[in-house]
Amino acid sequence: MSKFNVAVVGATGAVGREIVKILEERKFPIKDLVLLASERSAGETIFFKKKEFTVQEPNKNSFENINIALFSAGSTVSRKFAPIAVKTGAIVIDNSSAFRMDSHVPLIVPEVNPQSIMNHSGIIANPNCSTIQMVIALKPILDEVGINRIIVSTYQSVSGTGKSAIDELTEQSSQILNNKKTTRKVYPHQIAFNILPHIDVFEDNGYTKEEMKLIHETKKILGNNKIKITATAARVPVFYGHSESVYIETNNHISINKLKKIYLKTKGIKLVDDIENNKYPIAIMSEIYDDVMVGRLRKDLTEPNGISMWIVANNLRKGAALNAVQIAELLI
Ligand code: 25A
Ligand code: L14
Repeated sequence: MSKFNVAVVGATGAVGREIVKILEERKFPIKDLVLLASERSAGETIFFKKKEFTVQEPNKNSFENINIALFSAGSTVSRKFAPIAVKTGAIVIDNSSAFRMDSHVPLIVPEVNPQSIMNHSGIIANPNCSTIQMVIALKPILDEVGINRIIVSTYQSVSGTGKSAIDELTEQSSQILNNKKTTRKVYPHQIAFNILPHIDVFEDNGYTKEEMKLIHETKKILGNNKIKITATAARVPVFYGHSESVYIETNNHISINKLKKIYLKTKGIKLVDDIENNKYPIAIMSEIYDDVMVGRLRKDLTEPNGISMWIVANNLRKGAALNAVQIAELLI
């Protein structure tokens, strides 16, 4: 099998570190690995297959001889360096929100729309973490009976914001438990022992950008512009794993039993739904399982085609790093 030269941009971040781990776990065929991050981290070393790699600051020559560049350093860095990487011949898999809605950029979840990857022109986008886990859970239903409406509320962990937010939740929790005044840098309010209905910036329509990403990206990935979607995204004081309450209305009827049977044989999904034994997906399980976990499946009591469910996944892995590496696997 041929091997590839791979660059990771944002290698020292919460997502970037996970990318490096997953490339090793999944034995991605790597010839050379180049790790890039801001000047803050340049010179730091990261282990890959027991070898030390030194982190460098990216410049316009960083992508020479690179075949695949995995970006996870935020939109500004992607806008600046992704076009340079593409120009020098690399294919970019971008974790930021910079290019996701561009018409010539495929937005890929390998379990859902692998065929869309064919139409790339150098950049392939990795969707938002909350979108990825939702479309994986909804795709089998869409294929079976169609979906005309989605109402989603998210309960998102702080690791989505990066390491600084993980530190903020740790510090504030300790401050509160020690009767000290809380300090904050990352979020506009105290996050420890609190819930904030605010992720990313507010748009003119009163929704947050995170909520609008869920709406737009879901339609693009599912290739369906007619689905009615509304979203509320909230930040909860959880370190890892995003949870979602999702209510859908299907076009045709499907029983909960039939749906469970479909989920049991769907790759990438783990059905965790045994309420008699208190079994349902919970955020901390996402530190163990890579599959998207689905449970609390139940019929709506008023709408014949309404179904509610609870969906949990690891936002740093399936929601970001793992999905990106799976896109790279699909590509090669
Ligand atoms: O713009 P977006 O798309 O909305 O994305 C916003 C952020 O979301 C994360 C990612 O943060 C990004 O910055 N992210 C990206 N995709 C994601 C996804 N799918 C995602 N989150 C969830 N799901 P991150 O913390 O995970 O990673 C940031 C990485 O980018 C590197 N970086 C920053 N500027 C760069 C750059 N790399 C190259 N060139 C640049 N100009 C960044 O490196 C990190 O690897 P770093 O050296 O800046 O960070 C190393 C450590 O330092 C901490 N840190 C961050 N900010 C500061 C800081 N330390 C001191 N002062 C600071 N101001 C970080 O926590 C990191 O651990
Ligand atoms: O991928 O949780 O668009 O703060 C940007 C913000 C991911 C999560 C994205 C957060 C995100 C994120």
